[in-house]
Amino acid sequence: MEIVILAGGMGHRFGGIKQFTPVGPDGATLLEVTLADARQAGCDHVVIVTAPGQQEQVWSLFDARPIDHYNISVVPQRPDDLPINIPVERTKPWGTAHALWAARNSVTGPFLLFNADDHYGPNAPRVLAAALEQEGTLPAFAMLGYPLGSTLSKAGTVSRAICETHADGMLSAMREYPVIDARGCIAEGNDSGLQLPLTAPVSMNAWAFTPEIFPLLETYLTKFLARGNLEHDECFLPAAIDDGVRSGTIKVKVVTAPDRWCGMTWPEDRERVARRLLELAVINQAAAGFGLDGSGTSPVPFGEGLINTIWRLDTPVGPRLLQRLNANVFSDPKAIAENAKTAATRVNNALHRLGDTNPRHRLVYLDGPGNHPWFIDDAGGVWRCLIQIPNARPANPTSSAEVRGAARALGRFPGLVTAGEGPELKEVLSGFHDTPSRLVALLKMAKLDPCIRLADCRKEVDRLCALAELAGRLPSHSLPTRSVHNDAKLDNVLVDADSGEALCVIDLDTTMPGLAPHDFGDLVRTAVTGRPEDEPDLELVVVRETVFENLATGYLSGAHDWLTEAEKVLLVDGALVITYEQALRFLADHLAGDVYYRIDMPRHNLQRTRAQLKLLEELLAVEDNLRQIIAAI
Ligand code: GN1
Ligand code: MG
Repeated sequence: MEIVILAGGMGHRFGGIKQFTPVGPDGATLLEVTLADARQAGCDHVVIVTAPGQQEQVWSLFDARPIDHYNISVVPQRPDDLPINIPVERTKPWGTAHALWAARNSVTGPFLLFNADDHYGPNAPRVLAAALEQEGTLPAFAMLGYPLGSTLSKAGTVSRAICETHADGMLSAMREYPVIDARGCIAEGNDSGLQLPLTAPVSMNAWAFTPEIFPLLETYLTKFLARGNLEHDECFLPAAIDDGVRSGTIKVKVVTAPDRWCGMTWPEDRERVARRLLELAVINQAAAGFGLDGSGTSPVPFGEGLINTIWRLDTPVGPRLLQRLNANVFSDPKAIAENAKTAATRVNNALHRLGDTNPRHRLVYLDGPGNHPWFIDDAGGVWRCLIQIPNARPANPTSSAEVRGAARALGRFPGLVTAGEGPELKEVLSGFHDTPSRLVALLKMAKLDPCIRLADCRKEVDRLCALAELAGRLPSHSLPTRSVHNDAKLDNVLVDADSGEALCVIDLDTTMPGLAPHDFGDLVRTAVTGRPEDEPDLELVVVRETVFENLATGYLSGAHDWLTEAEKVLLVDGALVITYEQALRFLADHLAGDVYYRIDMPRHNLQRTRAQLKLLEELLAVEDNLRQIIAAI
């Protein structure tokens, strides 16, 4: 595999030649970082397309820091190198379609194409190369699609080519939007103010081609030169590709980008890119800390957790999950890691005693240096490492069998933690489900209103105040303390990816002394609607009583050997309290400026609050029915 890198930019907005700026922790340029990543896709020949005056500078880069395993070609993008003679003298480059065409005599086989001033992530070359399959008769290429929302800039407007695809993921059109603001709205022209879809895939110029692209580019360039405004217009690669797919002469597979993109357009972007590269270096450091052999593979972002960040690493002994604990949320992350390991060991001991030796039923936290279940990186970040359970996925809320099986697993969980031997669990997060304090915290935040967001959610704050009675529904003094999970969401139960059979309860960060109805409540909150907890369409947030019955049947069967009648009659209250509490927490975080929960879009925590509040109203409306369902089991 070969790789072409476009390094001809003049960096007008950046205020310097970006492609020669050191950004990596060891002073590497993005070009060198990309080449190192592309080694994993088997690349061994790089063609660097650069401005005619910059060839020497490119060579001196490699003189200063020789790069192993590559043949290097440096090709100038000369403005007079054109497929036809034209009557214009031009010094301004002709655009990306022309830049790639300039490499035509240096490339011999399938190749990847990247920009020199963008960072596509360590998995990008490998994923792209794998997508380039030749089947059928048309030339078939591939590109990485990045969600529009992840490519916008607070520093200024950007121009993006949005991809439209057929149902099979093949490109049907690319449309260039030249002026998009930080919110993803068109910022100029007739459609000014129009919101573009933030999840739509856009091209950041990461492609996999075969040399069949060159005659196509030549034809397109010839057409362009025949009709363009030859003083100023540029001939862009997305336009050439759009022309090819629309006329049915090529096929392009749009592949979801495996990593985040970050690029350098404005001077302030340099800092962000440098931070990202440092982060990747730190992940590698953590992998080494747990003794993992990560050579020949790169960490892949993993999971949907709102608090910690997880990467999957494929090692010769199987996939491992590396998790960086969120220091804003956990003031003592080592205690969290220690406690979770204790909980897992207790469960695994109990399973062993029951004669269950299936490794897929076990959560295994690995030890780092000093036999501690954590590793501390140079920046002070606390990490832990788990064995990934093979062929498993979170339980699906729309399957009644999976819902019942997952509920049974969560009902059984406190019994297993208690039965297994080992040190006692600690209350690692104090007041975690202290609902009255959560209400007080919300009211304090509403009073402070540090981000001036209250006006927009006063209705929700008022409603939660009016429902304050719910905060006192679970009288902790009259209920036994159990070793509960405390984050008993449906997706914290993994099931077999094929059969849907429950395998293992995961995410033991909050497993500590607490109340059984809280766990049942979280299960109901996350499963009873069949919709995600941030469902934007509130009409869909409804209580499905048959699902509730499945949840209750499953949970009670799992908990039959330890749950008392006093706990059983408060299960419905648990559902109300936890849903109420989660609304309080999401709203407090929205008002605080999204400091606790990870958000994927502006006002995400408000959207989550609204979905929780709607669910709460629905639960209150059928509270008596739910009590009858429990009583009848
Ligand atoms: C948090 O990180 P994650 O998604 O597993 C949170 C739970 C919330 C949940 C809401 C330590 O868990 O309490 O219920 O998000 N965990 C912590 O989805 O605060
Ligand atoms: Mg959790």
